[in-house]
Amino acid sequence: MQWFADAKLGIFIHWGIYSVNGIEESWSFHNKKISYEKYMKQIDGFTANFYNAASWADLIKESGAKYAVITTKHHDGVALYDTKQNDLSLVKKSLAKRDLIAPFVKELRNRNIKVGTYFSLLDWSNKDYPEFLKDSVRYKLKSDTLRWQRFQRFCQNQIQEISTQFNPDLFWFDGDWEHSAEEWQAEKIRKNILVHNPNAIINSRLQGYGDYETPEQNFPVTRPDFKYWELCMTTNNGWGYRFDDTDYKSVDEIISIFTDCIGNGGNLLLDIGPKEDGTIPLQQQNILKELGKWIHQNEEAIYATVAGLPLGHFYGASTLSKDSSTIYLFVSGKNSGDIVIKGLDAKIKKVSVLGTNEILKSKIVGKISWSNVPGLVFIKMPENAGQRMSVVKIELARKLKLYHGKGGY
Ligand code: FHN
Repeated sequence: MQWFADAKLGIFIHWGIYSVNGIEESWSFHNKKISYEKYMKQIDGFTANFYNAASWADLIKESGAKYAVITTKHHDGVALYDTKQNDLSLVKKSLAKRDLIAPFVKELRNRNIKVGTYFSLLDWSNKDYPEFLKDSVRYKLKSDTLRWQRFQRFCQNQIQEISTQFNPDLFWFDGDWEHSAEEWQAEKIRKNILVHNPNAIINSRLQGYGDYETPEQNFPVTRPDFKYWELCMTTNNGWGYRFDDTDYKSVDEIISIFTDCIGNGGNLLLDIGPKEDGTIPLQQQNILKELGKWIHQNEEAIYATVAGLPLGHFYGASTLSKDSSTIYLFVSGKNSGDIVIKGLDAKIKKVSVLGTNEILKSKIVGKISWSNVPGLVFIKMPENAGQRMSVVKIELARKLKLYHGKGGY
């Protein structure tokens, strides 16, 4: 898990037949917004004509991400790789006529970017899968266990194909909510993955047999008490390409969310949705490039750091060096004037702004001679605080010690 904890940023990719009309992935037919037949007809419009796995991998590298997670099969059951378990794949049924996962995996590996494969356990297209539309099931699992076992073999064979063909560093399961760990044979799925690759890590969506938590779109307010966790989030409102969704988060908003994640000890898995032809919407390209520029300038405060000051010590996100002798404060770009740290019980050696040669002044305020409660640390921010978030580096004379008390007399 160490590479995952140090990585901080991953890029999520939702690509599939839903990218043709730019509608909601799988849910649009499941929730009966469109007929299943009409939804599946999109397969005829999927071309991947301009798909260039190398340029995708370059963009991911430029974003500062250390891993990428791509959909190998969403809930609609359409595989993006050459599955032998059925003929429902873009290789066999679409104009793309090629495996779309293998070239991407190769390009990621060439750039030392860790490979994650998204796989939906549920498969609303498979005739042996009980659930189908929001208000209809094909059969009750308990009434036809042989049919469910047939689906289980299909599902586990596809997972095995992904293991052997791509040897992913990370399995990102989804869709586990419709059945129990026992019904999914989750323990067996985990075991088979680790037999093939003992270093593979698995997300939480395997009914309790995963390695890290995956809050989605909902930002934690209190620090999650999971050892490892990752917030997955869209750049606009859709996971896959949406023709009508221009409601993008700004780069500054994404930087703020990203620093909040890493300050609380988690990762951000930021999603993009390429079009059916393999082109990535310009707004998403711009977000990844601008995010990457900011990360590159401040990487010392990002990769291989750990969660920062607990709530109450600093009104913002922060991270710590692993030896806790350095604090990194994330300060909104619009901020000028003082920032304050409370309860810092350690001598400050130097305060600077990352990516610049600015040295900042700090002042201890309110330290009482007869009390061991530390004073407040006021740091004057430069007037010309840049457009993007700044990172204030505080080098301490020794390991960090914090006063958590309620004051006293
Ligand atoms: O149902 C899916 C959804 O389509 C999307 O893939 C997200 C991404 O994490 N996961 C599920 C919803 O939790």
